[in-house]
Amino acid sequence: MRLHIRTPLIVASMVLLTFACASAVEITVSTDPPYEAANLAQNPGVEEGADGDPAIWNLSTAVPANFTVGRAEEGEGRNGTRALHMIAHDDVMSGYWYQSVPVEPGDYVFRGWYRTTGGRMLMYAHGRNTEIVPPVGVDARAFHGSSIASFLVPVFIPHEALTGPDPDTYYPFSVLATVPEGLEQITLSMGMYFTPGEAWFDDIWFGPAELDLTVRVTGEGQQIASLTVLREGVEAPVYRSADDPACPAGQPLPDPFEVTIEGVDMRGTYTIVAETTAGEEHRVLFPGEAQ
Ligand SMILES: [Ca+2]
Repeated sequence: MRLHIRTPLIVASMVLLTFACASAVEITVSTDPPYEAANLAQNPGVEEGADGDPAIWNLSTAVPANFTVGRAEEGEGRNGTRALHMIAHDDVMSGYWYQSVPVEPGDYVFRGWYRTTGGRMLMYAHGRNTEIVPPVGVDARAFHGSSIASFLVPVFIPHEALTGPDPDTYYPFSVLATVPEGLEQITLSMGMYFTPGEAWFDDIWFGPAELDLTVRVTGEGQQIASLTVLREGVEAPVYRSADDPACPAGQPLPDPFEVTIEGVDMRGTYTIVAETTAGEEHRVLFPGEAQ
């Protein structure tokens, strides 16, 4: 009986899918190595662990009584997932969620997302080796306290000068960390300092500062006129097919069309725009919504 009911539904949905594919421009974005595989942070989306005890992540503070911490309930993280959660009850001390990762000399990017009801937040990648002469270390910091547009710039912004962030919105942070010779481990910390408040952290990424980005676009029945890669907050495009000698002027792009952009700055958020010859725009984000 059930089969009889379900069969027509399955056929109907397959037909719909076929129609959708017939006119869908498809843009795929990949990096080498793949973005997720390049992430040295463990349990980056905080989906592993128990409610009061997220796997891998630990709390660092001199006054534990000032903080209520745990793994946020499903739905409180980005895209309805879980996240690191922290309540600072008073302004007496700082507290940070942290984990340590192995590193080699070179440039890394520490990035992720947070939301907050208010308060001063610091996200930093830090490490020190005092067993060698001279001692070496890194301390790369991103201070945040509000919802202004320049979050991708790792500079100090006086909290008092800003309006409060939207407590329901996740905001990105990112910071460049240059690891010197002699430093084999770095600690990723995210927390609140000397202000009461509540904060959530999610989708943490720590990996190479630059990756090669490959964009592939297919028209699936439509012709692609142009492909553009834009970095949020930066006016000049990272890539434009119109400037690419490999793309014949005044003609649609080959289908499929694929381009690799070398050394893309992983501090950035990118929008890939494919425009069809009919003037339709198709966009995807990198990193993607769930990254
Ligand atoms: Ca999550």
